[in-house]
Formats: sequence, structure tokens, C-alpha cells
Amino acid sequence: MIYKFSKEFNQIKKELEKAKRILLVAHARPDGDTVGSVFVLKEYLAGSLGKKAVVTCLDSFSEHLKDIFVGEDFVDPEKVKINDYDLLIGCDAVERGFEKIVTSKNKNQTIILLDHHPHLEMKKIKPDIVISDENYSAVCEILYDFFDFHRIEISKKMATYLLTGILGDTGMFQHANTTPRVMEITAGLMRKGAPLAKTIQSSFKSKRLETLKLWGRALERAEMNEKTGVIMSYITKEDLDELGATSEDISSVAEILNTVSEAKFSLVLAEQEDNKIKGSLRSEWYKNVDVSEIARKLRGGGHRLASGFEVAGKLVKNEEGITVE
Ligand SMILES: [Mn+2]
Repeated sequence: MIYKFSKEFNQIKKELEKAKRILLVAHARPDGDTVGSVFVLKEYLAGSLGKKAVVTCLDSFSEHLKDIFVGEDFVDPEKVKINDYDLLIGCDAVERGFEKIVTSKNKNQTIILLDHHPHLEMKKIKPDIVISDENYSAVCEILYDFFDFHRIEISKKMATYLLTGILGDTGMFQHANTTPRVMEITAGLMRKGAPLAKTIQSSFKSKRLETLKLWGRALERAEMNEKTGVIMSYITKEDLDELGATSEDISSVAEILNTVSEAKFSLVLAEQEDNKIKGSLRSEWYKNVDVSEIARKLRGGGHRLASGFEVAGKLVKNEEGITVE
């Protein structure tokens, strides 16, 4: 097997072995991939190298992942002294909050970024080692290659963490990023003991009643625009206050709406705290729409088939439907 990032894999291993204090950073609104990546590294560092790493994130631990990552949690970034660490690693969607936690870098620090989103760009800090490749389904897939390349033993726990990230970012093998390699890796992880059915159950199937109610409201409001081919719905601040929706709930609604075959893409607008609106866009490869272009025009980002953005304003309903004011 030829590894595209063998040079980086060697550099990363050296840095992990050399580092004394390591900080792992998950992205805001954490998903299975970012959580899987940071905790698999924590586990590797503890098991093979005997090093204790600290994991931090702007947001709290995702409720639905607690069954898989038993006993794991983030350290509040406000309690983390960045200067105490000599190695800082950002995993997945590093634009979502890494620079809010790591605001500067001193000369004794090394920064590694692992990502698979397009247009990775840091504004304040200069990373030392970067792997950012859209061809990877998940950062957990990059890390699998890293362990495989170095012939590092993957424990059952590590395999489960990696599988969680891959399942999350491939939408249980339903997205276009599910390559033959992803399936081979999954087979490898199952052989190491990762429980496929249980991981799917914990990450996808169990839902809160409030989540289902929120979906119900949003689905009821869905409208299809024949001209543009967009199927659209919205979630109000009242819905959020009443049902406590998470950003995962919002993207789930966009995914469900996107299953309507006549729709070219789906859009869900959700009012947030402090007068902001979050937009979630989804499409399917056979629909030939690049939703990341729409997201980028609104200063958002993401992938061709799954993107998002945030704009200031409130949702207002009039005769023409719903608009942003
Ligand atoms: Mn990811």
C-alpha cells in the first residue's frame, strides 16, 4: 500500500514521541469524526506512549456519543493554558474554533492540523504539519492510515472510536465518500472488535423525543420551490427554546428533506441565539448541485453535498413564504 502522506505520518509520529504536553482540539458543535479523532489519539498516546493528553472543545460533549466514549469528556478551553503545551493538534473542521482556542503560537510549540474539508485556511497561526485532503471520508480514515502505516496496534476501543468517525462522516456508508477503501478499513476495524451494529445504534438510531417533535414541526413546514428545485424548511427560536434542538437536529432535517426525489437540494434555516440564523444545505451526487458554492457566497463552507453557513437576522413569514430580515 502506498501512502500519500507518508512524509507527514513520519513527522507526526516523531512529534508525538517528542512532545511532553499535548493538547487535542475538537471542533465546535462536535460530531463523531472530530470526537473519534481526538480520543483515538488520546488513547494511542496513553496506551503506546504512556502520555496523558488533554482534549478540549468550545462546546460540550455530544449527548448521543456518550454511550460510545464512556468516561471521556472535554476540558473547558477557559481552563486550558495554551502556553503549557508543546504540541497542539486540531482534528477535523479546524476552521470551526481551533483559532478561538489557540490564538497564538510561541516558538517552542508545534501545531498539527488534520482535516478533510476544502479550503483549509488559518488566519492567525501557522501550522507546522498539515494533512488536509478532501479524498478522505473522515479524519478518522486519515488516522487509520497513520496507525496502519506505522503498524501501530489498534485496540478494540481505538477501533470503535475510529469507526464512529467513519460512520458519522459517511452517513452510515450512504454518502458519496464511501469508497471501497472505507469499506476495507471498516472490515479491519470490525476485526479489531469494533461493534458495528452497536455503534450505529448509539450514533444514529437513538433519538430524544424532543428531537422527533422538532423534526415533525420542520417537516410539516417544508415547501418545494419548483423553479429553483430547493426544498426548504425552517426552525424558529421558539422551537429551539421549547425542544432544545442541536445543530445535529438541524442538519438531520436537511438530510430528510433531501430525500425528496424532485428536489435538487435542501435548505433548512434555523434561528439561533443572538440574532443569528444557521443554514444547512444538502444534496445528492446524482442531483448535480454543488451546495458548497451557495454556502461560500454566504461566507460559509463545507462539502459539495453538505454545507452550512451563518447569517445575521431573524426569520420573518410573509405571503411569499419565509425570508430573512
Ligand atoms: Mn469530518
